[in-house]
Amino acid sequence: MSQKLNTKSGFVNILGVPNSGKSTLINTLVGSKISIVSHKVQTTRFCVRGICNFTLSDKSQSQVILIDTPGVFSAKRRLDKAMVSAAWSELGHSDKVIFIHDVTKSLDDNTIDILKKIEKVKVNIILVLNKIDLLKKEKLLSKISEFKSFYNFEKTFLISAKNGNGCKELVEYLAFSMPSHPLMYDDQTVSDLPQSILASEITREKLFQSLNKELPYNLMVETEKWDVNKDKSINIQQTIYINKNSHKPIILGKSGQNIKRIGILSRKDLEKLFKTKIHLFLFVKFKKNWMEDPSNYKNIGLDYNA
Ligand SMILES: Nc1nc2c(ncn2[C@@H]2O[C@H](COP(=O)(O)OP(=O)(O)OP(=O)(O)O)[C@@H](O)[C@H]2O)c(=O)[nH]1
Ligand SMILES: [Mg+2]
Repeated sequence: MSQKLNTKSGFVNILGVPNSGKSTLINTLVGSKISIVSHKVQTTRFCVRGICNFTLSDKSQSQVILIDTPGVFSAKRRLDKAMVSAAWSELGHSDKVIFIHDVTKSLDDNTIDILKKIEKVKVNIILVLNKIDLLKKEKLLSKISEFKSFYNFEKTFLISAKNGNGCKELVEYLAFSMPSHPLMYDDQTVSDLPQSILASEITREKLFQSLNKELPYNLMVETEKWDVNKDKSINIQQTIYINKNSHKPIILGKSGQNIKRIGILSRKDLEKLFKTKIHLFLFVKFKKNWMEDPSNYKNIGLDYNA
């Protein structure tokens, strides 16, 4: 009689300062774009779960549920406070915690504060030093010893989330470390995000990547219509909400060139993700104080009163 193999499954929380590469890492480990990435800080606004299925050496299955979080920083605005609060919210329930650090950045007070705060909840911290492709080997070695002398990490990994170096070793370790538990998601599921929110995020990513200064931090994207046509193509209508009227002409660009370019970039990504033709319709609307509207927080699981 064949014996059913035991399975493992658990949660891994990824924490770090803004721009350290958390979302890039989750996308690389999951093998699909589930969380948006940009060169700007504070790109991720809410927690995103990415599901990574792995076959262990004894042929049993392990499911690692990675939680991407907004970067941690000292927040002042309501939205920023809600984002930072969301970043900490899952720590208590997770089985493992990764602290990810951009090796080109120093071990500053903010970074030390975050590590101390994590330690209060979970003493075993996995250190992931990211962006090793940007640092010379000698500098990397001194960075490693700086971190190791500061804290006794459960394990240290050197990776480039962008090109995948070191990521296989990391995922193997995580998969092996998960507790015995039935699989929580089927093997086709890569993320917990509803498709409409993922689609809004993709357009927000293009806006983050192409707009300057404070503009991206003051906008929100909502998917308002999602109609599947007979030929399986999808009509998606989205509105970009801005809280300053003066931002409208900047987003639209001269004769609408800017919004057109953003729309094309977003559509191309959406077609790759949803594997079908997409007709994307973008609108820009002024919505006074959208950051003060509780429903905009609830939709994405943020605490308005954080
Ligand atoms: N060279 C290099 N760049 C990387 C690497 N990982 C991430 N990046 C870049 O770093 C920037 C930030 O990456 P994100 O994944 O958005 O960082 P994040 O930690 O999720 O940022 P927030 O959501 O703002 O907290 C992007 O421009 C990435 O392309 C890496 O391994 N090497
Ligand atoms: Mg992010």
